[in-house]
Amino acid sequence: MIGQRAEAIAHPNIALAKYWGKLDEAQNLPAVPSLSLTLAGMSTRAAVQFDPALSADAVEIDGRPATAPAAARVAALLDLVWQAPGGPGGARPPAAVQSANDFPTAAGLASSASAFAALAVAASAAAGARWSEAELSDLARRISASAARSVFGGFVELPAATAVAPALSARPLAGPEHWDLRMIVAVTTEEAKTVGSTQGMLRTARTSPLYAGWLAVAPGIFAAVREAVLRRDLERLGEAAERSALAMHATALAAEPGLLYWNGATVELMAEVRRLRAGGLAAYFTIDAGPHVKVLTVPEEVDRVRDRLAVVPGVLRTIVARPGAGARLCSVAAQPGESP
Ligand code: 2P0
Repeated sequence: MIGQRAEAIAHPNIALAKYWGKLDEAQNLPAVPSLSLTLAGMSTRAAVQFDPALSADAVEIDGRPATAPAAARVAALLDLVWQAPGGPGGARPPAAVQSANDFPTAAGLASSASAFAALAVAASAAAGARWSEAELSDLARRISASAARSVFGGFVELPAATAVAPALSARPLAGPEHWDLRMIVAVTTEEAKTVGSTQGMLRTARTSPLYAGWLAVAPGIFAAVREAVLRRDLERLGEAAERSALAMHATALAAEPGLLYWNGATVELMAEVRRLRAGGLAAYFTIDAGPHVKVLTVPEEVDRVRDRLAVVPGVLRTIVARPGAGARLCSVAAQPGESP
């Protein structure tokens, strides 16, 4: 079976209740529960083939050789897949890996979430392992916690770790058909962020005097987001999602040195979203570890909200996304000459 090339697809997700902070760094266990919406329309495709004839891993991202840190993260996932119970075990052969996004990585959408979800599915199929979605989510979580959520479609929750446990998976709360919302991404820069999420949350935990407060409020905000999703109550969902994003950023801003992920357009967009609401439109913002603003709205109001966001000074473009499906295998092809 080893030697087959497996290809998988996955979509980015945006957290409505944010993950920020780790209970355990080595195990990559989140300290707070999070809840996200997986988005359709944008995808990562990942292909993996284990090949003993290679002298080393050959990792390509968007058609170019991966940087050393990116290749190391991919290798860490391949090692996990190989060594996990139900995997082949023993020494892992080198692998050829190709990963490509059909959306710009600087679009402010968590490309590591879709990439590692797609890679977990592709690598496990290439290794001949048969794991449940929960097991695949747990594997992806060990490399990038938000990737655990992209294994599933629609509204997805990732619980907080309560102890340094051997496994922690995301789980689907409601499928993409549960609620036909729209997420508008207002892109405010083409530049990559200066401090990545992992470094940012570690710095926050080590130095922010507000981190204890974040840990105290995050579970309640998560519960409010969860309840509002189940009831399809957009006002309660939106207000809780804004609270989550603002509390996360307040905590990060108070780190030393302070983590300022926003630019001027970010602030203008938040103010514009509040004005749109005051004017009777359904619009609620969330912001990740970058300056882009994501706005939750309903299909009937998406054009009006988008038109207003698009003219905010500093907005480069907008992308509209709807709820999407989870990660899935596209193809598994045996090597020529190999018995199926
Ligand atoms: C989230 N973020 O819930 C939060 C909100 C960014 C802001 O999860 O360290 O790549 O690899 O587990 O999942 C982005 O960080 O971090 C993230 P690691 P990850 O979507």
